[in-house]
Amino acid sequence: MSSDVESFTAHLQSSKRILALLGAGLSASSGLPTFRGAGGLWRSHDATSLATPEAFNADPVLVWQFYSYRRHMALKARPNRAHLALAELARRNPDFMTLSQNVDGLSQRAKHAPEKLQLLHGSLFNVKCTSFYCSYQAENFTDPIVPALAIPFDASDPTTKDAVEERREMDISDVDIRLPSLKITDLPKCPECHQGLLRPGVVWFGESLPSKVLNTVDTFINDSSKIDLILVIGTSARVYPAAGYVDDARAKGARVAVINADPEDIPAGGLGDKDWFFEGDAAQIVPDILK
Ligand code: BV8
Ligand code: ZN
Repeated sequence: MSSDVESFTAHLQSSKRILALLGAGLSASSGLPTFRGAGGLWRSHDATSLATPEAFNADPVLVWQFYSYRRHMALKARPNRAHLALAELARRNPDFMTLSQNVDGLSQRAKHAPEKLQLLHGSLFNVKCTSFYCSYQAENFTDPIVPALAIPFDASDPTTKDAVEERREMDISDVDIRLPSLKITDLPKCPECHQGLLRPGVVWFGESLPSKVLNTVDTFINDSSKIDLILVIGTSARVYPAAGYVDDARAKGARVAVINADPEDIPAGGLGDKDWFFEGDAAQIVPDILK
């Protein structure tokens, strides 16, 4: 495994078919917390425990507050130089595809060609109706999506990390936070059937990825020609089937280049002599190695 930029750029220049698998670390420098890092907490909830249909069914108010907070943070954030560099690579390279696990919309705002950007886990800015008989879904960038979800994003905001830490020091539980007590009737309602509660258009744990996305990715990977390179950027590569694409690409001849702040976070299956590991901030490294 090497961290030699020269050999990487030489291989990049000669690569025809390239994949990029993106994770939360790509957006860390844009100020968005990752799932597993210290920022992976929201109030005192582990983000992954809220990203499930069960959590939404049990407490749609809490889950909508979580998503309203992330929508607000993502809208306040700006794409960083790595998002822009990947969009440029997509422009330059006809046979390139980005597989993004991120739902923050930053690759789209970096003008990444949409036909080369597969959103494996959906988007914070899609909503869909939960009513069985209704197929309503739409893009929605309204922030807050309904007035009741305007979480106080100022110093009094009980969701900030400092507020969480302060409460922890003072041993105050989340239950004691005096947030406006919302009712389900305050949550976003479907404008089509006027019945169903809207939900965030993301893929929750235990839900299948959109079949259109799965088919597009499978077609790219199972094409007859080999894959020359897969970039694995800012992801702990633990969530499947997304993480499985690294091995799929390897099986088609791809060399692997990991960009990660944590030298321990290497995809299952490890890295071989012909692969690269670049340690550090994706927002710094990616523009440098892709230029
Ligand atoms: C499914 C949207 C099946 C919501 C997310 C095998 C096959 C299939 C499924 C499974 C399987 N094994 C287990 C499963 C179940 C599950 C799963 O994978 N569980 C894990 C925990 C083991 N998978 C599923 O449930 C998937 N569904 O396959 O369904 C099925 C089939 C038929 C019928 C029904 C069901 C669906 C998974 C999608 C879940 N949704 N997101 C939301 O965002 O709220 S996942 C979410 O977590 C993200 O999208 C992302 O994928 C994941 C977080 O991972 P990362 O992005 O990597 O973030 P993380 O914090 O972990 O890591 C950040 C990394 O960045 C770190 O390495 C860090 O070091 C690095 N970093 C930090 N800062 C920087 C940096 N690097 C560079 N620069 C920096 N500055
Ligand atoms: Zn509806």
